[in-house]
Amino acid sequence: MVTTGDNLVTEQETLNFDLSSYLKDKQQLVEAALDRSLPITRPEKIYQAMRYSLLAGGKRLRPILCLSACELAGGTSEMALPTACALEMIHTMSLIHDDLPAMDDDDYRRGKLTNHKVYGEDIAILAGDGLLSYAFEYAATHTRNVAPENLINVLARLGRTVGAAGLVGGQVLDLESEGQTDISVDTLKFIHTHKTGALLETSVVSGAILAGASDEDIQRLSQYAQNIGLAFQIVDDILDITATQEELGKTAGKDLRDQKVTYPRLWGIEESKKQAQNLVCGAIAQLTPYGAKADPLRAIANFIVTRKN
Ligand code: GRG
Repeated sequence: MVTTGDNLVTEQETLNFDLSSYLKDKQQLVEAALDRSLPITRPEKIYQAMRYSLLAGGKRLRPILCLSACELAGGTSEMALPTACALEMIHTMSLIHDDLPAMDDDDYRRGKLTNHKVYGEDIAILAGDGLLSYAFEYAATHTRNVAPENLINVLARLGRTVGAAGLVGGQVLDLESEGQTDISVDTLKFIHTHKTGALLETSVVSGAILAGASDEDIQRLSQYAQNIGLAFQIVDDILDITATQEELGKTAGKDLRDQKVTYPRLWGIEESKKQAQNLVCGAIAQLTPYGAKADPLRAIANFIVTRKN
């Protein structure tokens, strides 16, 4: 996988880094914060539905990227934790809506029945809406020790990321493309940089902004995140073919069944793996100036291509 001198050095540094302990610690921090963030109150049903999906597990990749980028840029976990929770609330709401019959129509997510299967479509739509608006309220009211202009910048980026310029736009083009056989690599890239990549990029960049990072650092981290975002989606497409429902926690083989154009369909599995690995090498190259401080982000980039779910 490692092709350049630069990347060889970073790969060796990463070997000494214990990613699984790092992820476990950060996941615990995020799980506890998410649990505290959303107490059940009246009307109980909607809070239960929101908590059902928010606390259903998942890798917590977006909040961890936000915490890691904030620490890399000289900030603390505490500064980024409310935004990290907001990112997971937004991600979770996008999964709830994506699983609805009107969208991707799936019965399982994160190894459990999907939100609408448990609470009904009406409540699932509202649970998504509730999580989306609460994400902004929560980040705005719980963030401490961050310059107000940096917090406003992060909230504005979050808004752009979920809207038509981000997740919503990507999802619309994805729905329009279903069943079409002549989708170009360019269109596929547009879908995934918006539907999947935008939130991953905002996760990394938000952490850096909260810490007061320079424009140059934000630029580098943004490029790192764009690369891992696309690699993440390519791997997602591969796993849809190669992994089982138990491994994925959701229905496997769905892209083929829904006649979706995917990277493996355009390039084949081997070439898709190669492209994902090249993107990860490019991401890691952006981290060279930061030395060992960037080990978590380096290791996470490698994890993107080796993950099993
Ligand atoms: C955001 C207003 C608004 C509406 C949502 C439905 C929709 C519009 C967009 C779809 C976004 C979507 C579901 C993209 C797929 C992203 C993806 C690859 C999810 C899987 O992420 P993982 O593997 O999941 O990180 P876990 O469960 O580990 O968190």
